Amino acid sequence: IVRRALCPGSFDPVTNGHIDIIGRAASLYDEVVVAVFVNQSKSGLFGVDERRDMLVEVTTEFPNVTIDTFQGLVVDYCRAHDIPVIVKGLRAVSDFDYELQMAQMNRGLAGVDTLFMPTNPEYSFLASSLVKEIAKWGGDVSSLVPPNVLTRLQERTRARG
Ligand code: COD
Repeated sequence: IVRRALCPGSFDPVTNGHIDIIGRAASLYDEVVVAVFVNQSKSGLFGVDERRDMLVEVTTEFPNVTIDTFQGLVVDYCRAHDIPVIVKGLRAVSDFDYELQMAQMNRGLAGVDTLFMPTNPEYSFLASSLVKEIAKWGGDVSSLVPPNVLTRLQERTRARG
C-alpha cells in the first residue's frame, strides 16, 4: 500500500520552517501532497498560483512531494485524494490550542488523523506573517526563506512601494 500524507497551509509565502516539515514528512511517507488552501477572507501578499509556483521550486529535491491548490475543506481534499493523515508542524503552545481543535474536528468530520511534528528549534519563531512584515520594511529575511522566495518578496515589496 502507498502511504500518503497531506501538508495543508496558506504558504503566503513558503518559509524555511515549512520546508523543514515538508522534508521530514517526505522521509516518513511514500507520497506527500502539499496543498495551498485558498482562504477567501484573507487576500494575502501572493496569489495562489504564485504560492504554488514557489512551493514547486523549493521542493524539487523531494521526488515524492507534489504541490496542489484547493478551495474548500481539508477533509474533502483528503477524501477526494484518498489521504488518511494530515501532517502539521507545531511551533509553540500558542499553536497547540487551535491545531488541536482543527485536528479533532477533522477526525470527527471524516476520520482523518493529524500527526504533529515539533518544529526545528531553529524555526520555532518563524511565521509567514512576520516574514512579510519584515520584508515590507526592508529587513533582512534571507535566513528565513529560500532564495527564490526572497527574490519574489523583494520584487513584490518594491512594486508596492
Ligand atoms: N515550523 C514548523 N511548522 C510550521 C512553521 C514553522 N516555522 N510555520 C508553519 N508551520 C506549519 C504549521 O503546521 C502550519 O499549520 C503549516 O505549516 C502551514 O502554515 P501556514 O501559516 O502557511 O498555514 P495556515 O496555518 O494559515 O493554514 C491553515 C489551514 C489552511 C490548514 C486551515 O485554515 C484549513 O484547514 N483550511 C481549510 C478549511 C478547513 O478545512 N477548515 C476546517 C478546519 S477544522
